[in-house]
Amino acid sequence: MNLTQKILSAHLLSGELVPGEEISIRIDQTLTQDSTGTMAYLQFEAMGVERVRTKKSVAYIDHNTLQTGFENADDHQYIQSVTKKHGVYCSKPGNGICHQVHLERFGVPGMTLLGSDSHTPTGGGIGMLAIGAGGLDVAVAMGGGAYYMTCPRVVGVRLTGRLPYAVAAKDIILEVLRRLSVKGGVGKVMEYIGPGVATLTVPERATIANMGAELGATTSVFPSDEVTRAFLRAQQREEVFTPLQADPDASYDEIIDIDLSTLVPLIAQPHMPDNVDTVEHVGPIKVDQVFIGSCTNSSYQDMMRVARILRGKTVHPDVSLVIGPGSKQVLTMLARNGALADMLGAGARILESACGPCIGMGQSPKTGAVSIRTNNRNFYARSGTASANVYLTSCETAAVTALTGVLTDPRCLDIDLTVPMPEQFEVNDNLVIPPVEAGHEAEVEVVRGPNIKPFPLGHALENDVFGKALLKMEDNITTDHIMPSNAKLLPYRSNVPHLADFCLTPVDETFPARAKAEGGGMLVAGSNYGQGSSREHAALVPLYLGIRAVAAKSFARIHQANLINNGILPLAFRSEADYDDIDPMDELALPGIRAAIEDGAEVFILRNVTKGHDYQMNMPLTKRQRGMLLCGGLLNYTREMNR
Ligand code: MIC
Ligand code: SF4
Repeated sequence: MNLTQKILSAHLLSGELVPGEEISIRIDQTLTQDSTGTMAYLQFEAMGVERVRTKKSVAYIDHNTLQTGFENADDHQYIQSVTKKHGVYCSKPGNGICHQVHLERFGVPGMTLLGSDSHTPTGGGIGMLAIGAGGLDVAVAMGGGAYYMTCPRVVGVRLTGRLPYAVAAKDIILEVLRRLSVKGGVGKVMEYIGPGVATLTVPERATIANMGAELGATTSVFPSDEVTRAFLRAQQREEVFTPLQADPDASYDEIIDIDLSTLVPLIAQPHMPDNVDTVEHVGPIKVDQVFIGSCTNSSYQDMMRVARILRGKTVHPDVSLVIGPGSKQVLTMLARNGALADMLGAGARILESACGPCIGMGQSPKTGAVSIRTNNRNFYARSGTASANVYLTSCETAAVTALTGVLTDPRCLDIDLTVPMPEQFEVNDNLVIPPVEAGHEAEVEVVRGPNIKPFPLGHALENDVFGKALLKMEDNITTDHIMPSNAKLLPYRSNVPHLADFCLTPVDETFPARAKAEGGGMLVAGSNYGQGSSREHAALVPLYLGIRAVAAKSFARIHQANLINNGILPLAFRSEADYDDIDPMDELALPGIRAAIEDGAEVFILRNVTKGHDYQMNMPLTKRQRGMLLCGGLLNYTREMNR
């Protein structure tokens, strides 16, 4: 067996490990963050479970930390109180980015982790099977329910050789993205194998597993070996170590070979993480802003390399350099060993350990700016400045570029960039608030601020569904298009009615008003619809606006699950010509859809009433998914099943 199969089979609750089949697995750990977590805990409360049934559940507060009004702080208080009551550990603001902290302090090789954030696969860096999902799926897992997924194909990414000077783990994952594209990983787990793996540290592996999310992959996983053991020992957690790797004769559905010694510094250009070229080829473009941080690149070793590049130098006068160390652990260690002083001395602006600029929470660049960033997504408008051009690189490229003011290949440096892993990380979990002991739940009062509004619930599916094609979209529409998130909107993640006025506005500003005027309708999209974030709001808000179905060429994994979980029909065109045939505002219908789903149909008719044409649409559904769509979503379905 390969490692993915080993972990899946050890957790398998139903189904067979055949790619494409529905399986369900037991979830050992969950994580939530605040921007998806508020909704996830509201949903958990609606399920009526007193105490979480996982081995460990952690709630992180790391996204909405810009407190420009009462909303974020109110949500923080809600999360801190609701988690305390129901058996969840709460990592307070300032403790760091969920994925970085989870890797440092809680992750366990061989365990399953389900997180309400698409970059949960970061845990694959220490041999976890770590999967991103919508908040509702995570709420169900917290309650002890199984996680249902499509059994993935397993791609062996065989690494050989060793990275050359100033070429980083980020360049490895950018190379994978260059080869496979943002939809190349859909339905797959990327399992890293081969002799090159042993040359990579845990944070480097975590960078690769993290950004595997941009492939659309279910997750990415590395073996758990002596490098993992040393990392866990330095975190004072060696006792959770287990050696894990694929059997010598393991088979894979596909193999990709990468010789690390042939790689060069790479860069993803606007506005997609797979728009990759070499730094050398893109050349010395003038740069306005550099951001170093995010869950992809904010480990201790990343930050130490940056400090070394900056030491004794000054940031270019035309560049604003912003650095966000990934966790309190990292920031404290930089403060103690003087590296923070090197960064400050060079003119860097230091942020608290949180997501920050990665999700447009502050530091939006100026109009038309070129911003070089170390995070994982450069989707259109995500930085908070729609006219900005965001590029993604390694920390090394970003740091040297901040000094020169133009995009610079870090191989020109002549300083030692090796940063050994510390023997001992600084361990202080005093910002992690434990829950009350079992049996004391009633003593905790859950605090709800005025920003917390009820979330929409789907209703039972009618036999015939009608609606206009309110919007026709291209390929690769991201969740940042569907439900934009920035400093102005993130505070409203528990307020769906407010968010509704911004739904799909990066595609068409008039969409929310039109959806309201028409009393809802349908959406038409190209391939890979809904890639990116796990935010359930990209389904909840359309649901609130009356969207009944999305007809697309194909869907991204998490978003498709979120649509079904909320009772919205995800239909896939069987013929591209049918997509071409639809014009915006055509009257569409799904005649007899309820009966067809009840009958177990896999192909459905989408009628274009305006044109008088019928299109055949795919919607392969499991029994459980049929149940969810018929009841109007997972919550209704769970209630129905418990009746
Ligand atoms: C992101 O990187 O897009 C986010 C913000 O972390 C999201 C979660 C969210 O939208 O709250 C994600 O990756 O799932
Ligand atoms: Fe936070 Fe950015 Fe990572 Fe999402 S990708 S979890 S916003 S740092």
